[in-house]
Amino acid sequence: MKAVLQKSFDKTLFLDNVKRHLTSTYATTVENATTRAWYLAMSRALAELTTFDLLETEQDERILNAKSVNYLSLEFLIGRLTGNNLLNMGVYESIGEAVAELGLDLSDLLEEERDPSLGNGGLGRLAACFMDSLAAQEFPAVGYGLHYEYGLFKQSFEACHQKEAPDAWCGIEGYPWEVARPELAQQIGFYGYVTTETVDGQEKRKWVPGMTVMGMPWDIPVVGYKSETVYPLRLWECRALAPFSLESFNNGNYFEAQHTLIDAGNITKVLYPNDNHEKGKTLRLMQQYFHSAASIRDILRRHESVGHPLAELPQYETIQLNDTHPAIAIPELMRIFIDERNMSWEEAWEICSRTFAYTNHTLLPEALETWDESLIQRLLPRHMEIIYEINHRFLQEVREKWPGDGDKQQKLSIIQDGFHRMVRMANLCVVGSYAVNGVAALHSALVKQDLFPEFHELYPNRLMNVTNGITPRRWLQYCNPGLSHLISEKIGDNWPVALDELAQLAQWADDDEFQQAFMAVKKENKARLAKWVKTNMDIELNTDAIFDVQIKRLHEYKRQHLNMLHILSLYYRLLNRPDFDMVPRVFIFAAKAAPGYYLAKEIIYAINKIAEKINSDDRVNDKLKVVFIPDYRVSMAEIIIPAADVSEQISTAGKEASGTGNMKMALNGALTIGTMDGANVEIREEVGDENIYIFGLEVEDVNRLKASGYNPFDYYNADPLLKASLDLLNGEEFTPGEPRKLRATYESLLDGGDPYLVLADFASYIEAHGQIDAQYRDTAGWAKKAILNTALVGKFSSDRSIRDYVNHIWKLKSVPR
Ligand code: 26Q
Repeated sequence: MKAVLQKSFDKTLFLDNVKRHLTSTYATTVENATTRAWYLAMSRALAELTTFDLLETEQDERILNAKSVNYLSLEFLIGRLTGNNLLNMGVYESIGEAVAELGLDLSDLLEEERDPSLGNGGLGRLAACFMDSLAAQEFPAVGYGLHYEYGLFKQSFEACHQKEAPDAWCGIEGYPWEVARPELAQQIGFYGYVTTETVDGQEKRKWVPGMTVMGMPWDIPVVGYKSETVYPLRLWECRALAPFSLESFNNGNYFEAQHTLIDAGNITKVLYPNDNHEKGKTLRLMQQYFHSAASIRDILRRHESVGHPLAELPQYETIQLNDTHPAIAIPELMRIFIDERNMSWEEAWEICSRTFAYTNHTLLPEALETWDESLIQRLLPRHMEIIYEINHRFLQEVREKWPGDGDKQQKLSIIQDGFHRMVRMANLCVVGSYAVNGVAALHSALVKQDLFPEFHELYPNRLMNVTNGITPRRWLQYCNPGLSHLISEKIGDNWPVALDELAQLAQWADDDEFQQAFMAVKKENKARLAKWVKTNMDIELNTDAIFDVQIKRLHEYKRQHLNMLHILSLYYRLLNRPDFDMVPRVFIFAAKAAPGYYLAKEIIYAINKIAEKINSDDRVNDKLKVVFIPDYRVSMAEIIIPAADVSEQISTAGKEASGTGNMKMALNGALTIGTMDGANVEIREEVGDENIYIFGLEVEDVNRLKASGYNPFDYYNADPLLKASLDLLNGEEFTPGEPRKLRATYESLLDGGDPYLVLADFASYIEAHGQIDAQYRDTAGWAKKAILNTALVGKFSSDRSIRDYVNHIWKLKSVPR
């Protein structure tokens, strides 16, 4: 048990600590402290407790001698920590009472915390859920990421357009939950050249970097659920080496070399805001190498500090690559082994290829990372040599398997031939890893079938599936206290660590009293969200309406514009068909668009313009509201998700690898309207056909339709409701006096060829929404479905995902403290 718990929570001591931080860390007094100062002092006092446990966990002999996973990710979208950690530490209530003695309200203090938005979306949030589940189940782990100075941009709307502002998440005071570890700092090189030295009659390659920077680690505690286990999330910050090299300064070359113009402080300045789209910029590759190199060195330091030999690395450490972003870690480890530790290629490769495992998160061709060979050559000359050698030896293996088959070699090669030769990072990862996994059953099947069929033939045991999950602590217990209490009243309070136990709730799915209690909680959560919307956006929402929610990054493949067309069709029918009736609906969107993604921004603009008009149109206002909540982030999701009745998961089949928002909303009692894509397929398997609204083309249908020459005009001309909805968009209904101002979306769906088959799925989508409307009218019937969603999605706990990784890939043992 955690120190604070074990020694029973000492209120006086804790409050003294808070006051001490108030004065010594934040230079204010009890009399003058602002709410913000109190929040900072409280969080520092809590963080201090976790630092003790972090150091103890770090030095625990049993952990040092057990196998650990190193989760390498360029993104960790952790969200606010204070409230969640209070809950994990088991002191939420006592701290609430303690600060009340100071005349403070705990929820006010918690509202002061800025979200650390060190990720774009799903991939970064998954990494955060995984760290939580590793700590909860006490599987030894270190998370390695980057300490960006600016996280994902803040979003606001100006005249309905997205506007971006920098996100200085640390604030001017610094983030209270992190602690610097200067004794663990590393030096990282870039550029330069490779020489050959003869040592003991042997030729050795040696990289002489032209620029060296410092990696400073910051540890954020990952607090185990009601245990003393605390693992580090170690985030590297790039700094200039001080003092700078006087030698190069004096010889006059200092300002000459082009690369010295790159300021070390820039490398971790800002998170790249692209989601599912790669943009091959030098600085991004520098971030990736900086992250990989610092992390690899730290892993080797930990391994060797206990006296373990390098040859035994795979027995003690496994390195999970969160997508290809840290792929350069593979040649980096090879380089250290061969150039710095005098291993033979064979020895080095034997260890390396039993250490790395790789998770693929996408099939979208535009998201598969490739880097210009010439860029890698310039930035990391020795790594490029090693990549050539890995590829050379690998292609030999390919030729042995398929003699004379040039086509196979071309497909599998790590180097893509062409005018500009490119390095395919996914191929490098598959070749250099002992396990490769997709993130949902359908996705993993498509990885085998479409993305890496030749690799699958060559290495039939390498490709696997681990279906994603979400942490039930943050995504139910913390964000939905009303439902949590109701559940615990019925089945006890073990479910946060054994989510399958929720299945017991099914026995009350038909129970009138439980249904009413369940829906009363939903209503309170809708009221909480409505209050936020009223306060922050001055829009009034009817909590009897269906809250229909689509929250995720803005991307064509996720099809927010399909949702938008449905809204237009409702508006059209309300205005033009006197007999059309519908249950009142509130459509809620939240999404950030990558700043360079033109059409995504146009879709945001269109939805905002449509919302503006509809929300002030008295003719439809008792039926229809549209809200686009700005600046979607973890803390906003925590308010929206518990309030959702309907969860929109409407990507084109085959495009969304998994989705995790789908899991969060189902767990909180929302019904999914979704395609047969990603984890929707498995959610349907769990909750049953009656408790989900599946519509649209399936993967095979999509492939067939595309192959036969899809023409969106066929659908436009054949379906009057579709035509009317699209024409509304293209007229001046929402931009009076300025017709066709929203044409970008319209044109991409028609002349643009509708690459994501929005029009093809429209009719089926409208039909599914008709069913939702009909079935929501049956109050008891709907409550039953909502309850069954909560009851039957236990599979999607990230605790289960982590156990899958542990059992099938990492082979770790839990070390309970
Ligand atoms: C790559 C190179 C250069 C710049 C940026 C990037 C980049 C950054 C982020 C590429 C992709 C991402 C993010 C991808 C992502 O979030 N994928 C999502 O991962 C989730 C967790 O597995 C899945 O649930 C989603 O389906 C998937 O889209």
